[in-house]
Amino acid sequence: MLESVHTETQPLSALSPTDLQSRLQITQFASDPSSTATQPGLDVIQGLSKTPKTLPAKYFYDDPGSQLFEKICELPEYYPTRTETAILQAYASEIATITGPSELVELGSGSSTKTRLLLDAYVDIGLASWYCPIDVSGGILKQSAIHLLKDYPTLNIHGYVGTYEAALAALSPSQLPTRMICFLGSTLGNLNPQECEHFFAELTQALQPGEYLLLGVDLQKSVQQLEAAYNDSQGVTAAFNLNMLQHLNQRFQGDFQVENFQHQSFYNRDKHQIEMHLVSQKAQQVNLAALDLAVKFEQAETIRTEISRKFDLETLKHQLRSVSQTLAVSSGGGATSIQKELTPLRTWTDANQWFGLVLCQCQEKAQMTQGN
Ligand code: AVJ
Repeated sequence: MLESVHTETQPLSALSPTDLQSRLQITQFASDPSSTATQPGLDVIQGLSKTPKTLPAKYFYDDPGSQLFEKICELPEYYPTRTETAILQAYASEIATITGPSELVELGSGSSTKTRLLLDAYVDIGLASWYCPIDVSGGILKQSAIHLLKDYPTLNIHGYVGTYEAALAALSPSQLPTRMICFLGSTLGNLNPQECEHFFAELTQALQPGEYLLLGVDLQKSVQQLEAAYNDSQGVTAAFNLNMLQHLNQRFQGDFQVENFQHQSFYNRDKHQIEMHLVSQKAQQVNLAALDLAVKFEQAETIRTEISRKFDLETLKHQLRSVSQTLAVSSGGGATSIQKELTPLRTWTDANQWFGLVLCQCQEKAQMTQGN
């Protein structure tokens, strides 16, 4: 489904609507972030029906939640965004030189602020630019696309509003000689090791040999610094966490009373992950009418809303290699199979080693013939 973007609401006098529309295409998948696989909200039902209770982190990102996340990125305690930005500032041109003319696909594009550093690098070396942002939050995606088109007169954008899985499966072939899928901001940390492995396999499937993957990951560091980043003094992270309940209320006709829950986050040293929870302040029952779901809470019972894993670059590179080696792609009749792998080419970090970028290339591993 294609959607035209209306420019009336944007104070962008420099852009004519025709110009905008010719350079912008938005593909919108079903409006519910969990509707791709089976039934909308099934993941909510499953998460709230088990012990301990969990909710998928993607439900943070309705439009208000995405705005709160933008505020988190500017908090003094939240070092990841500005550290990753500094690394990109220093090395974007090196990345552009390695890939040459490349379409940029960004998973979880949000406000696309960091993407500008990459776009600048491609523009600086005289390359045309194509950008494919993918995000579940349509409002922010469209808004930032319009701003980018205004600032980059030669940029074309094809945005996808939906989950990564749906969008990756639906990506049009690259408009430029190669493509780089960017997964920045350590969003990878939301996936547990098993999900991570599955996701790497999906990425490898979406990439053609020669194409690139740029990963931004938060690295292991002192517990004190990590916990401060997720318990900010202004309470923005708490508001972000609690907003998930409001989002569920709206989406699934729920009656969560936000004041009956409290934000909690801590570092789990064994699993190297920050965990965010919502703690029920009393025994209570919550109903989600659209899901035909009634959930009982004991006092002090928690819902885990997010894990945010902290990585070790050597371990991650090892994992990237081993995951792709197990990915055997069988074709129609089983006659030939191309095996692809993700090869880490370069890593970059800041002076404190707080955050890391890993550039991988999808490479064809071997051409095999199978007797069938
Ligand atoms: C967007 C998943 C990378 O884990 O740091 C920020 C989300 N949660 N503060 C993170 C988040 C609480 C963020 N990621």
